[in-house]
Amino acid sequence: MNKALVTGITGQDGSYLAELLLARGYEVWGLIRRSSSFHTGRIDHLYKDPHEQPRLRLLYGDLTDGGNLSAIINEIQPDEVYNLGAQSHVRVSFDMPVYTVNTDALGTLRLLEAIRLSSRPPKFYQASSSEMYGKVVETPQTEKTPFHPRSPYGCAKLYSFWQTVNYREAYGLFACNGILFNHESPRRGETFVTRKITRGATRIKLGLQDKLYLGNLDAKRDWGFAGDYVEAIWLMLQQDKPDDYVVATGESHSVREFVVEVFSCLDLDWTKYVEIDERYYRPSEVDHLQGDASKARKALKWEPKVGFKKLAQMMTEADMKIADRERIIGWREKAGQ
Ligand code: NAP
Ligand code: F7E
Repeated sequence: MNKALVTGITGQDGSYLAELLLARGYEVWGLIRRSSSFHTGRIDHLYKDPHEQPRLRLLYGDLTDGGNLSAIINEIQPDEVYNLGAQSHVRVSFDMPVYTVNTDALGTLRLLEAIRLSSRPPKFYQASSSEMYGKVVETPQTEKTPFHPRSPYGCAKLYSFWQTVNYREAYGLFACNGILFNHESPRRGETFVTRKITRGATRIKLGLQDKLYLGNLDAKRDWGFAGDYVEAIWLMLQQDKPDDYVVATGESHSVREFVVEVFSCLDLDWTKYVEIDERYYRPSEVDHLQGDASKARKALKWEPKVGFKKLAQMMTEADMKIADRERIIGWREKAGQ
């Protein structure tokens, strides 16, 4: 049975990847951080009872602790390591640049060293990002487009990208970078713009919230569905040779277009509810991302199944159910039940 170690298993992508690996018969080991509150909500459905699902195991660890990563690699001896763990919020990386670099850049290096020094080095996947293109020099962006990161997050991811390439070239590791463009889902963190919009709009629809405050509506992103993108991630490690791949839909839409799409799904006039709050602006913005995934389409035989409208609709429907539960809880509280 193949064994995989996933960092960031409690995150959006970690949860979809864990589902995919379990469905393909893997034994999955997930690295989780110690927290004072529960944070395994996205994988609880896979981990209800260890007797029911013994192929998923969780271990405490942190990308800032190299000794712990080495011990885990040596103990588990995985066949594949997926490094999805990161401080992944671009705006937050301006507030916490040193922490972001420690986790997103040095964390990758710690993991690569643990792998290099292990007796049986596993294949390695690095969660690289379209944020590395930043101030883009060409559109669409491919594997050959030069990088120009615009945030501490983008810089940290660029460091990890090159270390992954370097460990492949210097030590012959089977190490791949997936350069993933924005991908979303009903499991997306609520402070990323798509989910913030679907949560806000559905709560407005049910009278739980009056306004939705956003930053730059003109930014354009190539948004895909996380469930599609983890398939590309897995396929990269199943190839004969390690390589780097762009994963994207090839379509780009503005934040404003996403707002319009979601509010129109709910029959609401967005201009009555959305207000601009400059606190959500970034010191330096990434204006326009649009990926060209031709290489992944050809070599991995991968293609995205969910487009922009379907994604907005899927997220809106899922958040409508959450808002409805919140409304019922609100009634019960008012009624003193
Ligand atoms: P996410 O939902 O924010 O999940 C991040 C995961 O990393 C969480 O499990 C988090 O654990 C964990 N983590 C944070 N700091 C850590 C540390 N110091 N040590 C160990 N684990 C740590 O992110 P995502 O959207 O699933 O993205 C997955 C990866 O792909 C990230 O590396 C992200 O930067 C990258 N990426 C994402 C996108 C995208 O559009 N989603 C695009 C390109 C690249 P807690 O649950 O404890 O916080
Ligand atoms: O912002 C604008 C904001 O935070 C998208 C991460 O997964 O994808 C993600 O990074 C755009 C930006 O994602 C708000 O200024 C407007 O232009 O959803 P986001 P991101 O920064 O693109 C990349 C590929 C990753 O690798 C990252 O890990 O939306 N925007 N108003 C806003 N953004 C937020 N968060 N909140 C607002 O109110």
